[in-house]
Amino acid sequence: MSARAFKIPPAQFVKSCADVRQIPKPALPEIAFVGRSNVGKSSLINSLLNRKGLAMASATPGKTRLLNYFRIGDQSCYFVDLPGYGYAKVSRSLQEEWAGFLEDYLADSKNIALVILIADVRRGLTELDMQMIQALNMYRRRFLVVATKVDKLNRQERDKLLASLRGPALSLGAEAIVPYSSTKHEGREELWDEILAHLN
Ligand SMILES: Nc1nc2c(ncn2[C@@H]2O[C@H](COP(=O)(O)OP(=O)(O)O)[C@@H](O)[C@H]2O)c(=O)[nH]1
Ligand SMILES: [Mg+2]
Repeated sequence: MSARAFKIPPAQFVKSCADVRQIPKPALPEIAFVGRSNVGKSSLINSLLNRKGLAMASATPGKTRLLNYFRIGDQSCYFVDLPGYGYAKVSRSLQEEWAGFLEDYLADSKNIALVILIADVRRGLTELDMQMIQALNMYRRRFLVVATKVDKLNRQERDKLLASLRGPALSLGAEAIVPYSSTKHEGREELWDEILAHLN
């Protein structure tokens, strides 16, 4: 599909689930969004859907452990907003419990078409991102990395950081690295192309 012909589909929040047994019906392919807490996950989902307040920034970061399902278009797929990991102010044991929760979803969901791992371009892949990538590989999930907040860098810094992210991410199994800015919607068409390619 050419980017010019593409129209951003309508989307609606469906439900929050405490585990995969509660996922909405009908079962549809799922595009799952993961990343460190505060990395820009909600902003990315809002930008992709051109909707300002659809995926809410949580009022109590690090405290909600839910799978948030959004239905995209005319029954074509769900976007699943997963809890952000690595929130500094929760205990180590709670952080581990979360990692377990995320891993259960990655292990058990029958419908994941693609996982989108969001990283801050300025920070690259963190230790926790690497653990996530290990889990993605273990459960044979197809994933790509979105390097977000590129608007915060000048062209030179941005090219340099993207180049240093690209090698490791591809060698760890990422199918693509997509530079993104949720404030400027930069990268939106490219990311939609990737999403649509994985739904077909
Ligand atoms: N400049 C800029 N700021 C961003 C971008 N994406 C997110 N932010 C900001 O980063 C903060 C965290 O974003 P949020 O989407 O709530 O992160 P989440 O916790 O991962 O869902 C907010 O202050 C956003 O406005 C981006 O692409 N560019
Ligand atoms: Mg959020």
